[in-house]
Amino acid sequence: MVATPSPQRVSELEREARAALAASADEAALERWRTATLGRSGTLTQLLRSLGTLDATARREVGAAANTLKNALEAALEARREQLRAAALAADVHAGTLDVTLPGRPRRRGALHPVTQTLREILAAFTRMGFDTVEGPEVELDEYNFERLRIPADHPARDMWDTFWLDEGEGAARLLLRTHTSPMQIRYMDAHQPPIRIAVPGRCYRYEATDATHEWMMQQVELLVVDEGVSMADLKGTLQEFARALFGPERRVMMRNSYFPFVEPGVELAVDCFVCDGPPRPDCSVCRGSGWIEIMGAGMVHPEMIARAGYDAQRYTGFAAGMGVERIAMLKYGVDDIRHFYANDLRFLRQF
Ligand code: 2U9
Repeated sequence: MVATPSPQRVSELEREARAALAASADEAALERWRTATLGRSGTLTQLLRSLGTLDATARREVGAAANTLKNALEAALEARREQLRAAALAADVHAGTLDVTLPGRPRRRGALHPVTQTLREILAAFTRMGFDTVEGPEVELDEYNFERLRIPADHPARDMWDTFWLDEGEGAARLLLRTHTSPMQIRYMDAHQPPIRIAVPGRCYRYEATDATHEWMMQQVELLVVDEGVSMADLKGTLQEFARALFGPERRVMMRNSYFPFVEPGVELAVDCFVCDGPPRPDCSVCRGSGWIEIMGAGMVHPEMIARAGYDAQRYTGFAAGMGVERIAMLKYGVDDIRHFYANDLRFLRQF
């Protein structure tokens, strides 16, 4: 039977609890004390529960005192715990089992993966030029990865992308691992009206043998700009600005013709060799004496794709570009084999 709650009973309980707490000398004793006092059937909890038997005035008075005591006892428990911890530490130091003069163990700081660092640098450069960043699915439909990019089934251009097919769907509904991020530009055009200015980063997959410059997974950043009056000059100016942001303010860029089914004309963009940084050296391992380093492909968006997105192809033109992030990272950091990036060798990764 619990005693009738009263101010005297609260004081009595406080005295008992504080004495028991002071006598608790380790963590297990503290836990026993907590259960016996503040636990579900602890003495104070029971007292609080039996307040209902009092009349309103007495209940208010005893209730306030009991709640104050509850807070005080919780604080006292924490204080006692801290006191015991400090005492244990002092005892260790005194007994010599803890050598406080030993140097601390350094914590190794992590860092972003070099490809991630490069990706962020690339996106920052385009963000400064007003591009939005958008991402899309890595598992794609044939429709978006090929058909809508003017690469129909059986077209020889399909050979340019060795594809990981997933075992579902047929024709345009067939599923695959995207071979480039371009399908996301199509999805974006379907959902938006010009003006469009986007950068699309992401992982892409190609079913090919790996060597020093090819991996079965690579990260790309592609661009898409569509607006009235967009020309090759905009393409060159934007990419020149990008090359300078990544490879230094002195850089110049050069375009050569190239082919991709989704652009016309298509170009490949090269930057002057930042290793030679002057007249090309015949023995330069980066530009191989040519003075130029290819960094990406680009071109004017084929008008057929502008029209298929539902835009007026007489009114709107656009440019697009695509680059491999690993390739840019290799050039920036002087890495000679793309496979280093994904071999998970910490001796390599810790250098960045
Ligand atoms: C739409 C319209 C046009 C994307 C483009 C390239 C040129 C290109 C490769 C370079 C090396 C990819 O990493 S890489 O293998 N890409 O050269 N990509 S134009 O053109 C598009 C995309 C989507 C709607």
